[in-house]
Amino acid sequence: MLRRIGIPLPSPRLARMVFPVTLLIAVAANVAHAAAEPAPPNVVILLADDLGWADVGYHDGEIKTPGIDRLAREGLRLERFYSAPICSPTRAALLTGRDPLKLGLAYDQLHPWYNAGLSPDAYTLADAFQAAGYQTGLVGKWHLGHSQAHQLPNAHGFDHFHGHLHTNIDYWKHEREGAHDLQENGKSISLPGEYLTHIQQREAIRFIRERDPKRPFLLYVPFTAPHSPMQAPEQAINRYAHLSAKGYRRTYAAMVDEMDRAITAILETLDREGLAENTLVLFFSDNGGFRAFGGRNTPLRGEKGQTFEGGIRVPAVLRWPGQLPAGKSVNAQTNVMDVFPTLAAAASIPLDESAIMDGHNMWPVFHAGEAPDKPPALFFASEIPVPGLIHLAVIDLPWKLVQIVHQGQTDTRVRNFLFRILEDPNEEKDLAAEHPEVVEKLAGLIHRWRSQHPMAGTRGTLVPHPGWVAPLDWADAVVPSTLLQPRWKNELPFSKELLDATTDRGVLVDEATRRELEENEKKRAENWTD
Ligand SMILES: [Ca+2]
Repeated sequence: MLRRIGIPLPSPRLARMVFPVTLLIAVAANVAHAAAEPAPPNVVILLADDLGWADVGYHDGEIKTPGIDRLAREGLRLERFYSAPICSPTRAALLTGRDPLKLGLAYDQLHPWYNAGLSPDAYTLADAFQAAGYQTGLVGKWHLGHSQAHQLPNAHGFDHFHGHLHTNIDYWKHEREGAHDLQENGKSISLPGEYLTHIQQREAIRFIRERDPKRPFLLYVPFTAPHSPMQAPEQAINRYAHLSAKGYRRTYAAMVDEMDRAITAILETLDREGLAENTLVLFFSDNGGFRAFGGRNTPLRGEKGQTFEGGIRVPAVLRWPGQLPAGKSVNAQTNVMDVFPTLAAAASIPLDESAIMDGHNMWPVFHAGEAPDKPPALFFASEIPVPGLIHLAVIDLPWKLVQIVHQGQTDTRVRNFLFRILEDPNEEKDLAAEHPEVVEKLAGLIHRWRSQHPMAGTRGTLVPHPGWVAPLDWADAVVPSTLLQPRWKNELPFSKELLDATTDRGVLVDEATRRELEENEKKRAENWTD
């Protein structure tokens, strides 16, 4: 019911595919390799959590990242790659290719006291690869819904899930809000005292080694690191004794270091298994670094949660030896919504004919060096870490407008910042006062974008209601789909008109109207039980 049917590979019925460029590449590939069909590539997505722009070695950072640097040396650096400013929207966009605003997931992360999540009928990257015969695995942090089974990875195209549902997990105890949060395919597992990044390294490697060698695989590894809580092994922190002792900088560096060691180990596993040459590896960060926890985005302005570049422009690398140039950079504007259509094109994965995507296939730009089209206007929103303080932005080249909106009880205040973003990537020269007509035009674009999914009902709360309690174990607390009301139609079981006609609501109608409403309601109730 929830799964769309994909088209199996290899498929001669390519005409059904929704992306013409994919079609051309796939047809070309078929012609070129008519004699020997090339093996479909494996795909590994390595996602860092809150990694700063300046916190990778290849951006001259002071933290050692030889694993990520190896990818940068052997792959293509995507130097103008944008994520959302916060965790959940980036993950939703990555997996669906859709604008998180349209998924109801734009402004905030999914807190433990929320019931929201990825829609059950979302068509995901994992759905598409799974339907094409891939083994699909997820090791690490989900953060796209935790309360109902249809929100979880196994319901969204992943054969295998080893990880945690929430963010901000204790790295040693594997708890959120004091409740255990580590599971394998819905079943709680206990690995007390083992550092979370080490668990993720081991499980990612296990997935690769224990794969069915006859089929390709998609492995998504969303690391917990270097997101808070700020915890790292003592010896890792000691490696950064030369850094400032203030704040969390040393611990943050150690967390990045441990994640990078895991990346190195995963890349070496691909080498040892003879897979590196036919595996696409994508690395990026889900948003910018957060200064309070030790992240650095210099020279970019701003940080996680903001829509200045430091919150959204992130380190990103794509490697496929022989198919992509090694050690080069591409400055074409790319964003997380482009990942799904781009990887699908690269691997010639057919997409569901009803798939709707807001991202674009960038494979011809990356692979063949084609000149990119002018990118469509790209929007950002965030209401963290302060509810009522909303950061917004639109990039509509050559301009970028940043809006900081303070929504008070009785008034709304807006600050506008306008930049020529290609000439001024560090956002040092605010041109808002000089170009009010551009501000007005771009503010109108943001307004129209936000109007597609108004905020009412999706406001964030940083703390739970006083009556809220965490379960004993997050894995056990998931409501299975079989227990959900199958006839629920997402509307009231009576009409609004009848409700309004009751005395308590104070909307009075004459007797004839009341009788008519009651008759209508009777018919409606009969249909309801059909
Ligand atoms: Ca994040």
